[in-house]
Amino acid sequence: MQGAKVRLTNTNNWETYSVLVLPCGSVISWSNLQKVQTFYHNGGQVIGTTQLPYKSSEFGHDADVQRVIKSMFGATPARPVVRDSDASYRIRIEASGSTIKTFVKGVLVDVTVDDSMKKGCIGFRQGGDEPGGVDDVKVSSLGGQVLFWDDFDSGLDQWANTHNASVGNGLLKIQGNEFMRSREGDGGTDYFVEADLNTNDACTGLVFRADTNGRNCYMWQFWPGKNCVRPHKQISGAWWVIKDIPCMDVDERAIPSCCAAP
Ligand SMILES: [Ca+2]
Repeated sequence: MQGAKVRLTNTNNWETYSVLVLPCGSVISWSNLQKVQTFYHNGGQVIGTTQLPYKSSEFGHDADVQRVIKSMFGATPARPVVRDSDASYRIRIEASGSTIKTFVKGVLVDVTVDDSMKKGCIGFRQGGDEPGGVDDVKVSSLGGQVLFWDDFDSGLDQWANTHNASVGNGLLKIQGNEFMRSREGDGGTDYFVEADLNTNDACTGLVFRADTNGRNCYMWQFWPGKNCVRPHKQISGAWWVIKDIPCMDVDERAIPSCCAAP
């Protein structure tokens, strides 16, 4: 590796490259990927194709591979939709007026038009049989300004009603808690909310535009085991399912520009 160049120094044949194409595949050598990362940090171009790697050919480095691939490509290495047991997948909800857009892995999966809730904070609703794992929650204005962010690496101080919620391995673990809410953001109207969800097949209920008395909100269930998103709304305490959104073919690599959106 020489700066932003890869140099092959065969005895007979010296070659220099400034673009590296990662072959399509789920496995990569961790030691090779570290060299690729150095090349990338030096300004070299790395192009991914079809399948980004998410496993290491050495033992014990799958998480390292996933972390580095994510840092280089801005996308969680993709695998079949949202069913991999150790996989986090990123979701984004855009609430703008009465239009609510939902993205899973960077792909727009739904547009819902509903004006029941105009404003409020974010939070979670998990049933007793719904173990949720959540990381990197971010709320930003439609202009991209970050209003709230939590990576759960320093406790749960930003949240109210944290019974049955804890932090483990840098993730929020929550099960059997319908009322965990962000302490800030009650007045928030239009915003993006994003999160990494890591729940095996179980569903995660992401709450937004929630009022402080726990009786009115939107709650989008992300459900890998059923390959769907199920938007709900709660009006004066009563729950309504708005619809079922199938997500069978969601794959963030299909629309990479979405990954770069705020
Ligand atoms: Ca974290």
